[in-house]
Amino acid sequence: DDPSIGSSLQPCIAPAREECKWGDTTPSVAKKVKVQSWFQLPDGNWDLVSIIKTSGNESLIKLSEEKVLKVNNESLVSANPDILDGVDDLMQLSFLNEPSVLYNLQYRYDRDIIYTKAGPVLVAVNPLKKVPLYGDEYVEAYRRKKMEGPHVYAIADTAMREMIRDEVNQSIIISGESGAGKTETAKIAMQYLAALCGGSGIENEILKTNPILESFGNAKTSRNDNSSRFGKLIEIHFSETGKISGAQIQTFLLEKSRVVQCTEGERSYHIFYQLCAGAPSPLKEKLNLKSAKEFKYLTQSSCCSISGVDDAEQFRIVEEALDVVHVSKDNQERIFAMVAAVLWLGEVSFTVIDDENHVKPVEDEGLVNVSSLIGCDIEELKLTLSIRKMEVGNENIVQKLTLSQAIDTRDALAKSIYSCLFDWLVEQVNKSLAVGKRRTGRSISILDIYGFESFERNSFEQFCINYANERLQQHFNRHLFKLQQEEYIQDGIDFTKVDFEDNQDCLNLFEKKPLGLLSLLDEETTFPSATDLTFAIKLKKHLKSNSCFRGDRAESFTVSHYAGEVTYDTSGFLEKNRDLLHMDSIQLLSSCKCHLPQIFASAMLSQSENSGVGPLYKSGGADSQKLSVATKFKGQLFQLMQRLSNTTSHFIRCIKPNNLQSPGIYDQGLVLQQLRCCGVLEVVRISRSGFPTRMSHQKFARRYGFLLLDHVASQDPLSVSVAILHQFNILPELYHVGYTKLFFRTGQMGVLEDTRNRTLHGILRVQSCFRGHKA
Ligand code: AOV
Ligand code: MG
Repeated sequence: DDPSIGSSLQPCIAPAREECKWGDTTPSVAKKVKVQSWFQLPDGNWDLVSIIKTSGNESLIKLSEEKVLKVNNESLVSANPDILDGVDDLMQLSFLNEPSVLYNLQYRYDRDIIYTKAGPVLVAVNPLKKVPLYGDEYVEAYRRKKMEGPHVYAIADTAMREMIRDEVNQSIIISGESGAGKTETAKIAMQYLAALCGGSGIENEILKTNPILESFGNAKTSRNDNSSRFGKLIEIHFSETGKISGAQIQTFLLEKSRVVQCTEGERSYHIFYQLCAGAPSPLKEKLNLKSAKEFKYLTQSSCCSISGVDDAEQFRIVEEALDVVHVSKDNQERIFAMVAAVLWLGEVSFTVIDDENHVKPVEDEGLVNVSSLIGCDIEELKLTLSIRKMEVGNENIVQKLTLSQAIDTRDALAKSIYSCLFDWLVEQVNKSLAVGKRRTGRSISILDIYGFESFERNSFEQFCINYANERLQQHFNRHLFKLQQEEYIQDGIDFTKVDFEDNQDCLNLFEKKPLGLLSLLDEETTFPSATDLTFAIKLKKHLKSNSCFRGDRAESFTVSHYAGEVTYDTSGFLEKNRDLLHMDSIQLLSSCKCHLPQIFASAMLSQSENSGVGPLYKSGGADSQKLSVATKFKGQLFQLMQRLSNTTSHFIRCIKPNNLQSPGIYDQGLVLQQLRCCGVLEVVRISRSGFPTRMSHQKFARRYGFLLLDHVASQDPLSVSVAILHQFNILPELYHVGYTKLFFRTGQMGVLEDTRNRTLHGILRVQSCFRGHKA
């Protein structure tokens, strides 16, 4: 149903080329021009095939492995002329179809050229090995513009220059699936800026925030040995002279559940293993540390180490980084004590005390260590883990906890301590990086957020992550569309509105009040009697007419995201959205003699500041009342979008070449799916509907001018260009003549290029004949 595909097929297989109607001087050579096309093999991969013969709707083709096949013309997709192999920018391709884009990226990837432009977007294919593209020499080359190929450095450089030129804040937005290379790319951009604009030493502090945040917020998952489990925006500030003057980090929604449980083969946060392996003996004794293998929270997934990673060595790197960002030794010890406390909480076990399955914690080293590490009374701790005080009407009642309630309470405490610690740590880092007086118009923000996720089973975490990506996608769409429009207008082209897909419908599905996914979730979250099933039923009742929504099975629902359909399993949604810490636990944490109350209080405060919607905890009621996780996240995202919309954005789309985390393997299907999801093909599609191929009049005249049969009176490039277009009978609807450039519909360049090649071949043949005669 894409009309352009049909028409773009033609030049390849239809007689158009064979007829050689455009001033072709050497029909005999034309036959030698290899006519190639893409053909999809049964395994899904695309093969570059030669067309031997075409008759009617069928063609005889030769596969790359020499086999000859007769196929329907419709199964063939145009391939680009050889001169376009591995072009720097996908926009230069005459045919912007999927196999051509895939092939171009692969051509480059095979040669370790991992960066390619897709118009204004930088595509980065993860090499999964060291590639010689970075370091001082490359920084110098890009700084001095000696090198201009697509690169993260070039993006950072452009951002820097535009910031200075326009006095407008810039942003570099990095997206892609888990393991695609976002975090590494963000670091590469930071390194360039640090090399370019360093001097005061603050740039080193900024770089050192990376090992710290990765230690506390990254973990080994099945997809990535160093997977970020939080989103991050770092805003780097510059002085009037263009030097780095400071930075601010904002984090988004850390995955808390990992602290107390993780899937087989995955790990919890790196810091737990690093501390156990690398703490010097005195610290080890002080915190009563055992080896990681002996802590229950760390052994549930039967994975304690990462191949090629030395946790002890990493611990030293983190300690050193903490020194650099001025976290005092006292505070470092406090931090490690909290990390140890979480591990010891996992050791707390319970005994049943009556026949109603009520429990109390066992008074063993687990309990003792927790109470001493967090500095609370051991009896208080025992109470918190065995009873719950509640207010019913005017009465205070005490409810004994069952085994599963007690475990939930213990785990909630562990998750809470860890996530507050994380927020507090970010705050400490921010204090160290803080800029005296902030000035707008001189900052570059780098966004490294979790990419779109679609698993077999998708839960609340994917729901939030994909919602965030949906928001980001809209920013991406609108930004690119605006850029396109501006380019046409700048070149004086009256362009009828180019069609582009917006994802506003899907965003409405999430955000509409009162009948959107988020509102309905919150409503159900506050109902005492609601369950994950009643939530699913409610969604179906209210949203069934929405075109982006489908409610098929009982406890699930499906959303049509811009990147594809995802089915969410509602079990656990309400609990995770509530993220409840009971009042007893809050009181316990506030009463601790250690640093925890401060950590706890400041983390709460900063969270409510981040969300921009008032304090999180309102007093009163037996349980704390706070904003739901989803609502808080939405608030953060709105703020983020607001900030980004006041910047000039630069986009980097990271692509994972295979699911094995190993170099050298280019899985076409996987890459294609990501190109579709992350909107690269969408950019290409937007361009297809316009005039994607551009060439300046000079370049065009230089390249094709010699094909002119008649002498043109004026030699200025514009007149020559127009004369060429006329001679070749290119239909007026297929091009536009701008002030500085020519704009072509998809495929037109291929046709011209073909004629040029044939003519050149002819000329060369004639010349070599002459030479032969002379000799
Ligand atoms: P992610 O940030 O996109 O995943 P990472 O940036 O952590 O992915 O990259 C995953 C791994 O790929 C890294 O640990 C490196 O080994 C390798 N890698 C990535 N980029 C490069 C590069 N330019 N050169 C060499 N190796 C690279 V996630 O945080 O899981 O969504 O959540
Ligand atoms: Mg990451």
